[in-house]
Amino acid sequence: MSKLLYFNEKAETMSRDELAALQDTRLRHTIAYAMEHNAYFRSRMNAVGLQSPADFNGMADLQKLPFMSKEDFRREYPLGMCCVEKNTIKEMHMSSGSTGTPVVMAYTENDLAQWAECMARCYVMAGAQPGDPCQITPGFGLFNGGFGCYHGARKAGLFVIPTGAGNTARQIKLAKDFGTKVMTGVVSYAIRIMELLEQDNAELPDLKIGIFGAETFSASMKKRIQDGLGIEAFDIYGMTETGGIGTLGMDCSAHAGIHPWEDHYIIEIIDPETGKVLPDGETGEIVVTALTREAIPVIRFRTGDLSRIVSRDKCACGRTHLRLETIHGRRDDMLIISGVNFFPKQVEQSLLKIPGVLPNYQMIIQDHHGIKRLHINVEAQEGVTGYMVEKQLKEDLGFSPDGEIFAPGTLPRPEGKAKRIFYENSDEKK
Ligand code: DLL
Repeated sequence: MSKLLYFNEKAETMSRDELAALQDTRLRHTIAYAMEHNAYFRSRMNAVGLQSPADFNGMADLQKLPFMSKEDFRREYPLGMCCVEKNTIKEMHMSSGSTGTPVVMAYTENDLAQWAECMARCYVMAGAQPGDPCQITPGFGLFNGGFGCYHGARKAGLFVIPTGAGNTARQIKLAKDFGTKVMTGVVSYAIRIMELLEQDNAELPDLKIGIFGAETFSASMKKRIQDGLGIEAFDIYGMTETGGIGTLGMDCSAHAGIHPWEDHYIIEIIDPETGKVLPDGETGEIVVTALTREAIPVIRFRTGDLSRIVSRDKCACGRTHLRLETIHGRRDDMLIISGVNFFPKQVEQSLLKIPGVLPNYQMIIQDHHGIKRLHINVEAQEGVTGYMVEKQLKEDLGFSPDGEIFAPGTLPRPEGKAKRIFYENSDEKK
């Protein structure tokens, strides 16, 4: 059988004109649907002068629509924004974030099929073929990671090994015994697997494809994972509010940016301060409008994630959907220390340049009477010193943090998403 290159060739490779026409039709439908089925959406649209769907001119009017944010999800908790009867909801997922009320996403049968389609496209884009053993390491629970990987893997016809989170020694045994070819997980879990393999001087020769995301993913980290596991690693994107992992695409084998599935979502990049849409190439906040979701269709949702549109040209992989640069970081994660603005990802990128530094680190932002300093705890092999960390960061970012070296395996390794930033003596964020 010839190798499958696309899960849905027609949708993934349609011309930009066809995509634009489809987005326009689907956007009109979404606005009419949301206004008809939910008072929250109706009042938001009324507030910007749309009294009825007939007042809305499709894509030409997109920028007139109000933004939504996590706050809307929290205020309308649990199902205030839901557009369907509760008894048609088939599944829910939730993200808790660090503070406050959780964000809930509900799924109808059609929403689950849409999610599975987006995820199945990602699997095939990474090179997975029907029958390939696929080990799913994100948790199966309220976090969308495990179930999203599951729904998509079923749709793509893979052999599902639903290990869920944790018990790394067992993960490795199962991967060996069943010949896992595709592994999915949060970025830091790939590292955990690598560490244990190294410790046991073992390898996973059948493993070829790693699909990782949910966390900061610097180019250096990706390279470490690829080299360490001997695989091709892919950067998968998505979030609870858009329907979960993979809904916003992944990079393809050209590794030239993330392809969000534009027949299902409209992507805009805005200036986070003014809310104005930015031209392609400029960095700003990603705003997402869902075109095919039933239970809770987000409309101009401000993701808080920063990136830029790299290109709308047809990609070397044949796909026509635009390309986003890997996520730079969250808007609220931007740090200012000694007058320098930077993102945690830049610190990661810089740290991993130092030979002997291991991909496990913590950033502690210390606030002494309003003066901020960065303290970095990082695991490294013998011979690496705190001074080397300070020097590298000074060279790359322009200021010196305090670097403290820890022996391999001594920093905490949480299950699920890694917590890397901590605040000390600070009133700003806890
Ligand atoms: O993290 C979905 C997911 C699971 C994606 C597993 C990839 C792998 P949430 O818990 O709602 O959903 O968190 C979404 O995580 O707004 C980003 O800030 C961050 N994020 C997700 N993917 C990436 C990525 C899942 N590839 C939030 N690179 C998003 C960087 C990412 N950050």
